[in-house]
Amino acid sequence: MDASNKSDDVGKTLETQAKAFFDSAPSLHNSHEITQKLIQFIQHNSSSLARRIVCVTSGGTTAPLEQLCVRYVDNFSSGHRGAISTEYFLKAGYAVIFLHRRGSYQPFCRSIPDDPLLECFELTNDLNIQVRKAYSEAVKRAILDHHTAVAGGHLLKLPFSTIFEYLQMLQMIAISMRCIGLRGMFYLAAAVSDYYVPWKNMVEHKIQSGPPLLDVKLFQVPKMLSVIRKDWAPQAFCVSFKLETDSSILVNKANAALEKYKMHAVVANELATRKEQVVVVTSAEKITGMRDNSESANDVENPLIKLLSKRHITYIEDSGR
Ligand code: PAZ
Repeated sequence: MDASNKSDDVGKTLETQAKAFFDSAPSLHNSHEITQKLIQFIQHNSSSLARRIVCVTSGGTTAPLEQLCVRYVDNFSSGHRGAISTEYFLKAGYAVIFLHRRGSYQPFCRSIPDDPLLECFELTNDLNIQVRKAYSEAVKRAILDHHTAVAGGHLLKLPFSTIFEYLQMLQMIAISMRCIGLRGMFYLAAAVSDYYVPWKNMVEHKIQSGPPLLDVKLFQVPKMLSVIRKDWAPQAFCVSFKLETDSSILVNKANAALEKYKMHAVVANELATRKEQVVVVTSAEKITGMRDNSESANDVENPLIKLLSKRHITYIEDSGR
C-alpha cells in the first residue's frame, strides 16, 4: 500500500482538512439518538450532581477500503486501557462517556472469560441456566458494578467501528460537553488511524482480487486534537496518549505532542510494557506511573487516574481564579 503524502490535502490548513473530512464522511445513521443521549447524560450529571465528566476513547478505529466494506485497515488496540480506566474514573467520582470500538474490551468484564463466555454458565438438572461456582463472585461483582454505573446514569457507552464514525462522534461529544466547561475531561486512549481512504476516493464494491499489486492510496487523517482544544471544547482538560515501540523516541514524541496540540497532559507508553508502566508528561513534570504488583487492584490505570484526577482539579481551581 502506498501511504503517499502527495494528497489533495497537502498544504491545506487543518481547519480545511477537518471540514473536508466531515463533509465527505458518510453521515451517522443514529446521530439524532446519540445527541439525545448526550444531552440527557450531561444534564443529569452536571445539574444536580455537579460531577466532573470524562470522555474516555478506547480501542482502534478501522479505515475501510471499500464503501460496501469487506476489507479495512485496522490496528492492535484491544480497548483494555480504556475499559479499565473507565472503572477507575467511575470510582474517582467521574461520569464517563465511553466511546469505544464495537466488540472491544468492556468495563467490569475483566474477571469474566470471553473465550469462551459460555464457560461461565452451566445447565441445572431442570434445564435452567446458572453461573458456574468458579465465576459466580466475579459475575455478581461485574453485574452489580456495571448496573450501578449505568442505572445511576454515570456511564454512557457509545460504540464506533470506523474512523468516520469515531471522529464524528468525538465531535458531537466535545461540542455537547462545552456547556460544562472546565469540568470536562478528554482521555484519548483510542488508537486512531493515521491514514485512511477518503470516502469519495473509495470504490463502492468489494475490490476484486487478480492484479499482483494492489495500489491503494492512503491519506493522512486530520489531527483533530488541536481542533478539540481550539474549537470544540476549548475549556476541557485534555489528555492524549502517545504509543511507540522504540523507547528512545517515546518521551520526545510525547513532548512534541504536548506542545503541538496544546494538550494538558500526554501519557507516553511503550507497546510491550503498556500494562506495566506509563509516563505522564505535562509542561511542568514527567511522572512515571507503575503497576503495583503488591496490591490487589494492581493496574497501572489506578495511579494514572488518581494523578490525572488531581491535575484536573488543580486545573479547575487555577482556571477559576
Ligand atoms: O487498547 P490497548 O489497551 O490494547 O492499548 C492502549 C493503547 C496503547 C492503544 C493506548 O494506551 C495508547 O497509547 N493510545 C494512543 C495510541 C497512539 O495513537 O499513539
